[in-house]
Formats: sequence, C-alpha cells, structure tokens
Amino acid sequence: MTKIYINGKLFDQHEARVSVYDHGLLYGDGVFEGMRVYSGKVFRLKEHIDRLYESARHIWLEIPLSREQLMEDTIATVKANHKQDGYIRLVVTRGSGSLGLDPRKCSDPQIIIIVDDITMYPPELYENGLEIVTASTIRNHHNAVNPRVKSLNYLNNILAKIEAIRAGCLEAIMLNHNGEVAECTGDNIFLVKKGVLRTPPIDAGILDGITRNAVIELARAASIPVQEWTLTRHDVYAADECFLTGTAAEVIPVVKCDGRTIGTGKPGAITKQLRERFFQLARQ
Ligand code: PXG
Repeated sequence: MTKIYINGKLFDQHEARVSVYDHGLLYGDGVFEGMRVYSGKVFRLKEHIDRLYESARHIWLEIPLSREQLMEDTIATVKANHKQDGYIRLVVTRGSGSLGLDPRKCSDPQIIIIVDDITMYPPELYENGLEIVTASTIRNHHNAVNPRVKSLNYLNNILAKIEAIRAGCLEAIMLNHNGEVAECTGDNIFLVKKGVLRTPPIDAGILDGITRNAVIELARAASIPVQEWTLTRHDVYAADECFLTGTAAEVIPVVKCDGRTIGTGKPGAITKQLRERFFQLARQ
C-alpha cells in the first residue's frame, strides 16, 4: 500500500485526502515538483527543492517548513515506501479557503508527497525515437504565468498535449510568443547540428529543467560544445539529432517532427551517448 505524506503525517493511499475547498483544486493555486529516485537516492533533490521554493516565492506562497526539513521528509517518505527506483510528486497547495480567488482566505497550505512510479513513454520509443508535432497553443508568456514557475495550473501544456495526441503523437513542441521553439509539454528540447548541442535559453520562456542542466553538464564534461541558442522550427527540421529531457521522460530521442524526418530517422550517436551518461550519473 502506497503511503502518502500530508503535512508531516503518513496516510494509506485511500485515506489521503484534501478538501474540495483547497485552492489547489479550485484554482490550480499551488506549486509542485516531480523527482526521480534511482538506486534508492533522490536525483538532484536539493535542486528540486530550491526550484519548489522559488516557484512558491513567485506566487507569494509561504511553505511552512524549512528546505532542510522538506528534504528530510521527502527522503523519509521514499524510505517508508521502500522505493529503490520510482517517482516522487511533491505538491504544495494554497490550502482550503472560501470560494473566490483571494488567497488570504487560505490558511493551511497542504504539503503532499506521493512516491510511486511513472512511465511517460513506451520503452520501444527510447530505442526507436519519438515522433512529435508543433502545437498551435503557444507557451505562456513570461509576463503571464512565467514558465519558470512549476505551478499546479498546467492547462497551457495540457492543451498542447491534447493537440499532440489528436495528431497521433505523444509530445508536442510549444513555441513562445515570438514563434521561437520553447520546450515540449513536459520536457526540454535539445538539437544536435554538426556536432554542436543546442537548446533554447531560459529566456525563451521555458522551465529551467533539472535534467536539462544535468545534460548540459554531461555534454561539457564530454567536450561536446553546448550553446543556449534561439531555435526555430527550421532548426528542428534541419537538425542532425533531436532529443527531449525531463524527470519523467529522462532522455528520449526524437526522429520526426511535423512529418519531417530528423537526421537519419534513427536516434543519433550524441543522443545515445548522453542518454547513457545520464543513467551513469543518476545511478552512481
Ligand atoms: N518543461 C516542462 C514544462 C516540464 O513540466 C520539464 C520541462 C523538465 O524539467 P525537469 O526539471 O523535470 O528536467 C518539465 C518537467 C508529469 C511530469 O507528471 C512532468 C514533468 C516532470 C515530472 C513529471 O507529467 N515535467
């Protein structure tokens, strides 16, 4: 039975409850993190916790625990669930209040930790590569809900995900308000062109992905040049290789976009190398 952490206590999965008046449910008012456990260890826990507190700061949400305590509680919840490899969803809601947007009516933020499994894509796609499309739904403008905030309101991404599914794909590229490539609905995007690794900069309006940062570090350590560069759809179509990164997706090759074959139509050598190095890093 999965044990769910809520505000310092563990509950059986079927006993774990939040109020229907919680503004996390009513308005998507809250923040979250998705992390992975590899070989019993939480990958980049501190980075995830730091990003959670930054997201919370941005939305004026005070998390009633120190970062150190939340890290300890996260590790304890993984242990209570005897998970060696799995997925952690850490959610902080604004808490229950009255109807109406006013967050001052909410006094009990709910800190929830779920430790479970996640499978984003079927295993064969990691071998053969994914086909993606460009969504017509653009990424939120950075002066609306800034994409750097990992908020509980994911409708922007869900609308693009539905477009992908309706097009017979599992993932979609989201452009920013300038028509530049931003990211996918739940992953960051990388291209390889003439041996150079390119990914959109944070100011393209993207989530500052923790897997993205790990892959950039791994590439630099392997002497692969990396550029945070403005990318357009043309760059995707004309790339030698393409892959996506994310906590849930890990490193997954992309071989087709908007019906165009990318490179040879097979996962590329640099993609495969970085995927292997990523797992070495995660499991070390
Ligand atoms: N962009 C977006 C919009 C994301 O939501 C990433 C990039 C990758 O970031 P990280 O830090 O994970 O490398 C994400 C992360 C899920 C799920 O349940 C989604 C994410 C992470 C974990 C689970 O669909 N997205």
